Amino acid sequence: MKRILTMQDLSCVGQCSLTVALPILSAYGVETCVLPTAVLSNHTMFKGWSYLDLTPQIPEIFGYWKKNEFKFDAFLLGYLGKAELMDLAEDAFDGFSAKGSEIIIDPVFGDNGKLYGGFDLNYVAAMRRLLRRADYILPNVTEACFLTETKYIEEYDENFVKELGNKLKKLTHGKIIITGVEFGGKIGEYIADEEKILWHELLPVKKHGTGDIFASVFTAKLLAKESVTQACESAAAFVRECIKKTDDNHFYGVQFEKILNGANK
Ligand code: PXL
Repeated sequence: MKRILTMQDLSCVGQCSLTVALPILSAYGVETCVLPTAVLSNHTMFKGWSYLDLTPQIPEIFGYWKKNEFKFDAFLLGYLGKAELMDLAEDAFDGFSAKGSEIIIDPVFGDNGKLYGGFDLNYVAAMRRLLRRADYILPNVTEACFLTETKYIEEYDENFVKELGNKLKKLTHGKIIITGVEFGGKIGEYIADEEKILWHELLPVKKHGTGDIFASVFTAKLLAKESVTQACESAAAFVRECIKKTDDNHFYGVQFEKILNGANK
């Protein structure tokens, strides 16, 4: 069985970050270890939130992990919350990688042309540096724009996305997958290595937390030796199904729990 370390925040309410990564990766048969970077009362799309920064605790956690010689076959990074955590992420890669381990980074910090609450350009710069360690990166279009210092535009085309992919290649040796590419009435992922967009049906509703679900399923499928294209297809199909199964009045996330029992089928 593969063992993964997922490093992201724990939002107590909100169906995002660790509360989706842990159940989803586990359901796909991956031993899932967690490194919570912060505890939030709820995610930042609600009306206000409390934030307990766990950064000072992490060196002590690493101390015990060293003593116990823990190693991980993969790392999945999502919302970290503070630029200081990037150095600790590198310490984790340096100290706890099993042979052939892979690093998947979803540089969660924004959407719709804007940074999420609590993030600034200093965070973006730290993430830009961290990406050089990644084997796979999963930015959305907004994050790709910030990372490459490209002006975000609402209406773009395939050339714009290709250009983002080319600029991201300068930041990482990893495989680049730009998520949430949307134009012409479709949604998809741009797979930079193949210079192609993998298109899917565009649903009329947008839901929070779907990027975190996409990253979790994508990672589980990569660990199960699916290709990048297959892993994207699986992840997009899972997200689509979650959105379809979510009650209309459930506004803050998707009810992935409704389909999780079928994750291994
Ligand atoms: O889904 C990404 C995410 C994760 N964690 C927290 C968030 C968000 C997006 O807003 O607020 C705390």
